[in-house]
Amino acid sequence: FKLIPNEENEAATARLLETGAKVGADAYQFRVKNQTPHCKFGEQGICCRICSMGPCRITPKAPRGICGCDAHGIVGRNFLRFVAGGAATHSDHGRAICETLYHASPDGAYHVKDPDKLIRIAKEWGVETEGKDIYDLAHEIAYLALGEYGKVFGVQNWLSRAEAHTQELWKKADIEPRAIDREVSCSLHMTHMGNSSLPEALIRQSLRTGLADGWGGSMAGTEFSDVMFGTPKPIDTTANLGVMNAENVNIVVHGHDPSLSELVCDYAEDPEMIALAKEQGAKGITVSGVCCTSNEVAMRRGIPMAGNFLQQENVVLTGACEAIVVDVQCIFPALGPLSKCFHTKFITTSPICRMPDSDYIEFSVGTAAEKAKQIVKTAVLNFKNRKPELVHIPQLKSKATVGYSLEAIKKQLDTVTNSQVDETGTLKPLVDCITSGVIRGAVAMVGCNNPKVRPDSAHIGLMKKLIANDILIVASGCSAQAAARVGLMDKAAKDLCGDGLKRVCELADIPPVLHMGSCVDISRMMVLVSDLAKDAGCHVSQLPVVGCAPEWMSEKAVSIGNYVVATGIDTFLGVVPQVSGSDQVTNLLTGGIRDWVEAAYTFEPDIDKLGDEMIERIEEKRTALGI
Ligand code: NFS
Ligand code: SF4
Repeated sequence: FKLIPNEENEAATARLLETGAKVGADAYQFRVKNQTPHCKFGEQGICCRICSMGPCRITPKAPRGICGCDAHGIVGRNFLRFVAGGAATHSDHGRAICETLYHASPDGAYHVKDPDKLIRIAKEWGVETEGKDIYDLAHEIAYLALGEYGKVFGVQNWLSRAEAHTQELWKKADIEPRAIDREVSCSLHMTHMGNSSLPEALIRQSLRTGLADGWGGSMAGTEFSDVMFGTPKPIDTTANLGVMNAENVNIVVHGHDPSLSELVCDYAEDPEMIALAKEQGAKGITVSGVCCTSNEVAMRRGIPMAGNFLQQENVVLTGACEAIVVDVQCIFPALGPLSKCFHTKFITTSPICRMPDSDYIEFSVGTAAEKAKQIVKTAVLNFKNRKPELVHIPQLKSKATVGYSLEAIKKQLDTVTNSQVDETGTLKPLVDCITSGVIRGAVAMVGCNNPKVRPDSAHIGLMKKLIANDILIVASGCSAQAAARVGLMDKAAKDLCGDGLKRVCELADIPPVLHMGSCVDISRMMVLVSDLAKDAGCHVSQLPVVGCAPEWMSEKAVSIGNYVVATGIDTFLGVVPQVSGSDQVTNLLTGGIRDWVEAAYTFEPDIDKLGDEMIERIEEKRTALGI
């Protein structure tokens, strides 16, 4: 078994850039050159522009801004604002899902596909379910979930899912998230001119705001997406640019909210649309995805994954993309001008993400069906405008098995269960494998790719190293897509594992890298580790488990990092956050916060070292547990 080597992916990109050159297209590779070297003040986080006495920059000669704020205050405030941006973004996505659920109806565009999950959540939240119509219950729970964003008193409902000790730590550290919107607002308030400049207070609020995301908004996004679109189960699919089909109408869905992509997929399967595509001279319709929306529809429907974040321009450069349909987040504004170099329709759909040079087809719950149909039709009718001389789809494609929700993982593990464990649907078989050392531990590989790192090389390099060392990987977001693209989610990739992990993959019939979904689905990982700690009878921070975002770029990624760390999991970043201008803030993040949450960050741009340090940490945790 062989993975697709990085060089082949890079050669494919180079070939696509040649097409780009023919039509005068710009690309991120060129813009990176124009933006390098980056501003040193920005890189270190020591530029403040939150009031108009500034902007102020910290230098040895000017150690304080005009108001007197020092580097630590400025760095801390910038960091908290960064986190608040990420938490707001994930959580607003979660809110949109709750709103969609609120409007679900048996004869509408959105349904309750997993009533069991809805009932489970209702019981968790103390809502009476007996004798209730499932849609009435859905609306009641959706209303309550929306209330979590502005709840007047108390803390997030989902916190009770955490392991008891974690909950105590949160309480003691005073970082239990209250209303989601309140934590975001409070972060902006704290960082207004003339408020907090004490690093300890700013970082504490960063953790609380991160928790409002992971154990609030993101969890709502995940759970209620499952209720409406189904909880993912293992499903086979394919990944990499070769999933696009030159003979078909190609629709690429990009963004994050499955409310759009699910319906686009539905209509692309509509016989009426397929007939129309044939009339236009195509053989059919292929929907593929980019970024997290791709993860969502891959996990639930087996829709192929064209690529991740830094592949988004490539799908247009194939010359075979009839429409790239986007909702929110991680969408390059570059797609506007780029699509103009080809026949591609760049279709924006959300009032939250408006871009020049796009066709705007506003999408909302009430008009979803009609708009989804209009979008698919627009793409189909665009097939005839394709310029055949510009079409080139790199023939790279990997097999992948995806869809490992926590529920699916538990079910899959039942097949590994040996005679001592007769309970099904728990993580005890995994505990056994870890305790006996057959698996040394687990790493959550997450986050984006970033031109500051040779794209995907850190994701892939680390995953290969970890599985060879019998460390199981759970992956999400663009990291998961990096894995899928080269073949690490093919069950045959077990051959790249150490003997122990290989055996587990065979027994459980799983690939060594488990696709857990999109970035909001990192909330699944939080429940996974909490349940693992409960089943193992230890604290989360004692588990030989770490988190890693080797190529992250977005505010969302740092918000995630904060809730992962705050849940007790050491987190390893390959791109250093913009905090190096303050040793106080850096020391808090990489050490000081351990006193509050029993975990901290490691920043290490040397990817080899990053991998070694993760393995070391896992082994240290094993030694401390005496296993
Ligand atoms: Ni996550 Fe998803 Fe990808 Fe990064 Fe963007 S798509 S929410 S932020 S780039 S992993
Ligand atoms: Fe400068 Fe202080 Fe205003 Fe920031 S808040 S721009 S450091 S004067």
